[in-house]
Amino acid sequence: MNTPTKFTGFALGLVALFGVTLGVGALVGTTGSEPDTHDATDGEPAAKTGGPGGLTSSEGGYTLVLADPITDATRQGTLRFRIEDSSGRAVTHYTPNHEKDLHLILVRRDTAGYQHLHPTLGPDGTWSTPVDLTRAGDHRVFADFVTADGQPFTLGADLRVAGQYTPRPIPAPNTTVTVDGYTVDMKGGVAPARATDVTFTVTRDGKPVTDLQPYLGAYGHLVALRAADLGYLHVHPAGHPDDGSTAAGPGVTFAVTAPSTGDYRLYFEFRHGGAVHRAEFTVPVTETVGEPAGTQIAPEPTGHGHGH
Ligand SMILES: [Cu+2]
Repeated sequence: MNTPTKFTGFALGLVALFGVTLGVGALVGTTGSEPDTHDATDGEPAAKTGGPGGLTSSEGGYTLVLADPITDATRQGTLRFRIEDSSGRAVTHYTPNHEKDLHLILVRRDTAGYQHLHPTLGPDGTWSTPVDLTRAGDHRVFADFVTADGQPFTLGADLRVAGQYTPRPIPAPNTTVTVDGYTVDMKGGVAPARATDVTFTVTRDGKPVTDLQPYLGAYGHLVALRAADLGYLHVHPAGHPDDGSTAAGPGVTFAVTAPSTGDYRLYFEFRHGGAVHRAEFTVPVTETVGEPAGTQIAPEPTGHGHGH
């Protein structure tokens, strides 16, 4: 499915788009890549290594512990877990990031059944949230949080849901999704080991949606997972609703850094009409995407727009 033909189209789309995203790209370079422990809405804290997150349950003295790592399939399940510190105590203080102390992502190992949840923290440090565990099979649970002293983590642990499991192949690469009456077009390339801009444009009945509602401090939220191992990518939103320059649609731009080549699943969420909608994409990343002269590097007049 990674045919050169598809990538030619991908690159051409990027050239057409670049005039629109250039200004935003510069913004990402100055605000989205710096650690920020004070302003919860101003981008993600910087990744420590640039590698994917979520591949380990324990890092830097913090451990994600699921209360029930094996469970029965049920539509109305409850997921309970703790973040423990190096002495085994449950962490009860965090730094809000994207308006929440902790973001929980749940997805089956085959990338189906994505859920983005905001659990409630109990006084003893146990997080809990209702969860749809209709799908049997091994799932990955990601806890995305910032510690009280400002360190960002994405820890991952396996949740095994009993029952008959028929894995779904990774969906074919796509750049357009129709969901809840909206059409979302994705433009931009994802390249290995460096940040590139990806823009999602939302239309409804053929008309651009220009009144997107803020969701988690931005006009959209994006999680990207490497399909082979569910490595969790660091994604930086470009701008936020209060900065005076970011439009409420139809386009929402993110800086995405893929740690390697391979197929990735992108889960773009946006809020409109009081509800959160999600568009899912499969993006193949190769060494050559965005690399040929004239596609991504050349249009940067200053040559340092994506320097992190
Ligand atoms: Cu969240």
